[in-house]
Amino acid sequence: MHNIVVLGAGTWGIALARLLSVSGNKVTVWSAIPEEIALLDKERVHKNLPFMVIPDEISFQKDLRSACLDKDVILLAVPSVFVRETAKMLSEFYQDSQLIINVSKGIETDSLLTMSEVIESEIPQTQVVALSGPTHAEEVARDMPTTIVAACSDLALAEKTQKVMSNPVLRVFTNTDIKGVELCAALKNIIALATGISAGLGYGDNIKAAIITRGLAEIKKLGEAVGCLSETFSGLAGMGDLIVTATSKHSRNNRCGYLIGQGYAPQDAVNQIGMVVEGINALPAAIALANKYHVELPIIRAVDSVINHGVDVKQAASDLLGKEVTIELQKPVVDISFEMAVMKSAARYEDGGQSMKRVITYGTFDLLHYGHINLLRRAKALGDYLIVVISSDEFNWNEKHKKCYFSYEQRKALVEAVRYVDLVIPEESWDQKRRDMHEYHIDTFVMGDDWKGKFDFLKEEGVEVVYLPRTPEISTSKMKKDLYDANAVDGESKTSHDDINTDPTK
Ligand code: C2G
Repeated sequence: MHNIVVLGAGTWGIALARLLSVSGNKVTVWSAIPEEIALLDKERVHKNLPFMVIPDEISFQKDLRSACLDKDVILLAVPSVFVRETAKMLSEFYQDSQLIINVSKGIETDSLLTMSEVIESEIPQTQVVALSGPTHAEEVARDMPTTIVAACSDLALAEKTQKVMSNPVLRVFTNTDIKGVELCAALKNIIALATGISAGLGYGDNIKAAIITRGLAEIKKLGEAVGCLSETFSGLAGMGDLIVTATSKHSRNNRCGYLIGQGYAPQDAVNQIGMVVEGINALPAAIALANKYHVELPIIRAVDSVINHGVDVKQAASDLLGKEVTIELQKPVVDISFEMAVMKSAARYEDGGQSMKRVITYGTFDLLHYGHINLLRRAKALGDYLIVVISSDEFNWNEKHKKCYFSYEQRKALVEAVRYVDLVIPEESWDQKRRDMHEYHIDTFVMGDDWKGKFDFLKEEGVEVVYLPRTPEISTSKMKKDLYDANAVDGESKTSHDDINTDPTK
């Protein structure tokens, strides 16, 4: 049994408060609107959930400090635009052991921070768990079976939340890709606006399915650019939540879009809905992220043009439908030898043999030397297939502030010639490692021990992390220095090709 306070008395906050209460927890509800709190306490029913009785065991509190005192779980369920101010107030008396769970869906417009990042910027000593998924409050309030994701880069906190929230009708899954979960949570509301607009314009299910499919592809493309895990987008917080939001009458984003498609001005549509439409709040940040990461988001941009730039909804729809069609899916050309090796390994596995063990390592590998070769040889010895991820020229310059002697292509050619190496791919960001572990089905991640401890987080992706002793006496920078010094010392007596004696008889 936990002592829980729910901050925010909206539809979702109240539905969760009831679920937690009937699960046997002691629940208090607070909101920033005293009249709302007084009415809920007296009436024991929420205007958006008229069929649901609020249990007498739930207490209502108008004062935030009193509401949060002695609670072990704080669940934030305030509209995204109020998350920062609520977290700021909370920071004055937050106690370190308290678990903060956030269900608000959105991205802060100016900072482009997700909701958990906003809360952590106000309460740096905490690590927030995001709770998100295909969860209509109206169905949860009726105890209809529901699934949801508890996401946190600290798996232990996600699992703790899983225990707090799980009950016979709410099945909680964990995910360590909190950024991906929160991006889905915010952006799927925009796609729901789009499916509503499409229905309001009189289009049918074919286009609805296309908007959902292409909309998810847009969110995934942006998420991958930001460094999220691809798999998150086909999970409950991604595809699951998008389906339920974009197709359900319960969805206020979908209903708001429908009114806009019918000809309502955006603000009139929002007023008609009478509740917060988070898809509209998420638009400015979505466009800013698309611009920052140079990701094309045609559907999201079309919705933005209607909502924020006065473009006629019919015009926007025909522009979108008139856009040049492109290839839908292009499997990244990994490398035929890798594909062949994976197939052979799969065949061996089916014959009861050992499956291929795949090893990966990262580096610059400039002026390739025997220290690198020692590392590659030992890395390959840990498995059957070695992938070497070589820093691109841009990554080296922008992130490592290294200027290489050889270009990426030259370094790639050199490393590919090493007999221990099976595949070379580019390293373009610090964040790509998590994704690489899944995309290349890695068993073991290897680095020299000058990186010891820096990549332990990859164990969360299910890979073994191994740090091998460096070859102490050699390094690229030492080679450059020795060559420079040697050049300086021998400057005067420097020999040129003409002076070199090539006649063995002399
Ligand atoms: N190495 C080694 N012995 C040396 C020199 C390097 O074992 N005498 C190892 C390093 O520990 C590293 C690999 O060889 O595991 C590549 O070294 P660098 O090219 O210096 O790679 P680095 O700049 O450390 O980049 O995301 C990880 C980075 O890309 C690693």
